[in-house]
Amino acid sequence: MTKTALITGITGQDGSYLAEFLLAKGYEVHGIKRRASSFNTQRIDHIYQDPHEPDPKLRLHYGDLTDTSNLTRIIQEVQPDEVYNLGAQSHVAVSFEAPEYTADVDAIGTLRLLEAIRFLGLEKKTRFYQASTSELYGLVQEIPQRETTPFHPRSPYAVAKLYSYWITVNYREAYGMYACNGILFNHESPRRGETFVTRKITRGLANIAQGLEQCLYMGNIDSLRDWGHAKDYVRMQWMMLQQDQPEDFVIATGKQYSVREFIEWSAAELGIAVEFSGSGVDEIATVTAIEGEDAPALNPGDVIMRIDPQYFRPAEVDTLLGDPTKAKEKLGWEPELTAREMCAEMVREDLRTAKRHALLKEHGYEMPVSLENG
Ligand code: NDP
Ligand code: GDR
Repeated sequence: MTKTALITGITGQDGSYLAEFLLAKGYEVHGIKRRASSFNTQRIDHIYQDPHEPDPKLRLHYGDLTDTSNLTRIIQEVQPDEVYNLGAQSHVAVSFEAPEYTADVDAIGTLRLLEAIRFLGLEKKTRFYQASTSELYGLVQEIPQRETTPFHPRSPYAVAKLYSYWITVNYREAYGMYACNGILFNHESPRRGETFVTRKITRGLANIAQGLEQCLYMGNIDSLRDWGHAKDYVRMQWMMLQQDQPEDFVIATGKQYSVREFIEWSAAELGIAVEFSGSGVDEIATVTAIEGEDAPALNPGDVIMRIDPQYFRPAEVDTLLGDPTKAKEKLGWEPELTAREMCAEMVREDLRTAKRHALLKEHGYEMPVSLENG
């Protein structure tokens, strides 16, 4: 029998990979997209199915995690076997600027979905996945972090996600719902939002190499993260809902690198060797050598990275390192891609775009490079 899944956040990085994954498994996939004044479905346009065709396997519904009646109606219509709650205001730095909205979407949004499932009498039919996060560990109490490590959230985003973590556990315990948390460490891809650190670096350096931007302005580059590939992580989201019993799992690679290392890797993929000098807000990265033809706009001695304190956070999560032993032992999950391979893929994709823009510029058709940062 065809299974039906509902994905909140289908237009985001994970939502797009998960939708592809579930369609390939034969699911009927429903997604909630937000009304926006410009197109926001770029990540899923390649799997879009014309609703005028008979029996489309992907259907989109307008909605918002702040809108209870809308969510309830969609769940009633779709009668999903599985709900993946991936929708969120997912940027940690932005959550300090918009804490109340972040709480409404990232905390109460989860409650709205769980209540809708219960209210509609679907608590024995519908399985629920909550996109929990390594940000819950915040000020880390144990290295590496596992399912039993105590939480200490450090941002309005993480505090909102803490509520969602516990309300998911609570609905499992109180109502016997199949509801579980994936505690996912950072995962990236060429579809990563442009203002998260990895994509900011790969896109920024590709643009600089092609002469479209001058310099990358960064925050805390000492920060350490356990980075995986989003494709590997959405596979685990599905696996978690296929078990006999609902449980929470940490998903991570078990390896940790600094933002500074990620800058070095990305530059190396473009044939650029860099040297870091200075310290604190005066630290810079200077080009020392260039190989190949991907960075025609650069010369040795050019400064391609500076620190801008506006990207420091009021409270930082300095270090995250996950222990995925439970996922490996119970679910047989192994990440297929390393952080370095993922970085190479991201640089390749961003370089392709930058080269297209540079070519247009050369012929007098300049495309504006978005100044949106983060
Ligand atoms: P993205 O930011 O790429 O995607 C977020 C999605 O949520 C987008 O589709 C966005 O819509 C949607 N959204 C935002 N606000 C609302 C709202 N009010 N109502 C409905 N939908 C909304 O995030 P990722 O794909 O990277 O992450 C998916 C989930 O996993 C998020 O919940 C995130 O917090 C969590 N997570 C992510 C990790 C990571 O490293 N990527 C790690 C751990 C957890 P639109 O496209 O219109 O903006
Ligand atoms: P994070 O991801 O906060 O871990 O949350 P992000 O990529 O934004 O930051 C990672 C680390 O890099 C440091 N950093 C910068 N970050 C950004 N965005 N821009 C900069 O210029 C910059 N310079 C240094 C940050 O301070 C931080 O330490 C992501 C999101 O996907 C969350 O939704 C998810 O829950 C967690 O990962 C796990």
